[in-house]
Amino acid sequence: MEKVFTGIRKMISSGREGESFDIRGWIYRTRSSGSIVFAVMRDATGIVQCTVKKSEVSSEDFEQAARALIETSVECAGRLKADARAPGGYELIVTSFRVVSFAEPFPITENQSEPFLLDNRHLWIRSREQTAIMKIKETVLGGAREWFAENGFCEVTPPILTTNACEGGTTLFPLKYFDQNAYLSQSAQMYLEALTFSLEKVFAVTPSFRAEKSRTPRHLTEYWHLEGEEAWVNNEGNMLIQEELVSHIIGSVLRKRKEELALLKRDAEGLRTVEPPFERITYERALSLLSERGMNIKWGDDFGTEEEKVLTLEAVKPVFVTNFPKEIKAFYMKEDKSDSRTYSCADLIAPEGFGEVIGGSERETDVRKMISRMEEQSIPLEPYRWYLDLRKYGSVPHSGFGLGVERLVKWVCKLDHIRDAVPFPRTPSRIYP
Ligand code: NSS
Repeated sequence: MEKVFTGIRKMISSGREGESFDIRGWIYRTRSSGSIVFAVMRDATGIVQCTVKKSEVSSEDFEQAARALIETSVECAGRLKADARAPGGYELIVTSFRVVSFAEPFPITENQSEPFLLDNRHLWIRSREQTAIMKIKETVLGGAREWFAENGFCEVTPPILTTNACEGGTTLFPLKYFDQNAYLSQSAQMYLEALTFSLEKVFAVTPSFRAEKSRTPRHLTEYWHLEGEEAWVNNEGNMLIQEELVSHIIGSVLRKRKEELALLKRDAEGLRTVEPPFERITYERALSLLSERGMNIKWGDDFGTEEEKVLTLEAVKPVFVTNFPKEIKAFYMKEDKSDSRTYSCADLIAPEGFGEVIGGSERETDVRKMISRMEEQSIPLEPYRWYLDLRKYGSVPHSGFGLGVERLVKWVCKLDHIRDAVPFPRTPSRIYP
């Protein structure tokens, strides 16, 4: 009969002392003292101490257990036994220990340099911290999909190969598309706008690419972008959607990922307060707050990490900054009705210095205004002919936003560097492994 393997977490939480279980996984830690081997095993669900006693297993099994180094893959059987000192409160008294594949000495040990760990990322991602982060990211994406589905959004699949620069020419990755010039997508926004004319409320999760040379702890050259676009919605409605979505995501993580947050030593108190409404301040108000707090920044300057940090110094929840000056935002945004120096737009700034996690806006619907703005900025019209068409056939007010998934994960997990929010980070100096 096929053996049935039980997940480690399920085995431990069953609490069925004395019962026999088959488990499989990798050796996480091991030590031996003559006639006994303590091998802590991990699988995708948890860890458990496996105690291999010479007297309880065949001599061949014992010899294998004594010889197996960390990361050796193993199938073993044993009886569950309560032990207050063991992680999770139980150990497995092993009755059979079969090595699937012996591991060579594992290159990753304590206190290794960052470049070494990044070169060995394919092995480092097995660590419990990295595993916890990836599980939290899964819950972030799952929570987002859940919220979108409950609120009538349709998930769509825009292209990644494109001829449009959505966010300006300076951060494009060009590529040869047979005999044409094309780019990797910076944002699905324009395609999502096209899809709102039939589906009304859409969202997409896609990789986005930015050829940003800046080496900062919050920039990747390839990141995951969660974007929503909504017909019949203005900038205020757009912010309502974002604050509900973000609160739902954080709520999911708090409910489903307690263990992972604890493993990362993430104090979740602040996250618990994340519920709508989020504070909204205009860019202009932000400038005066910054100057009151001793920062020298003038109209038309964009905010950097320091400014965003100072702005959210007293905040526990994220803060929307609205009405940015036109000169620092993209041409597709709608001019604000009450302040024509600015657009109807908002960036969402995470607290605790984590900075911008969302950029969003109402979109310009007047084709003439858009064209004259593009001409002013020397943006060629030809690649955007289809985008401009959208304004000619039954245009409606619409808004949308883009959330940087790794930026959000960085905040939720309180990571020092964004590269730890993605298993194989792409930065200006790294595309291996
Ligand atoms: O450039 S954005 O501010 N806005 C857009 O791309 C819009 N076209 C989105 C939309 O309205 N559909 O980028 C959006 C978010 C930004 O707030 C960050 O959270 C994230 O994308 N972002 C990044 N994350 C990681 N690394 C880099 N380089 C990066 N650039 C933006």
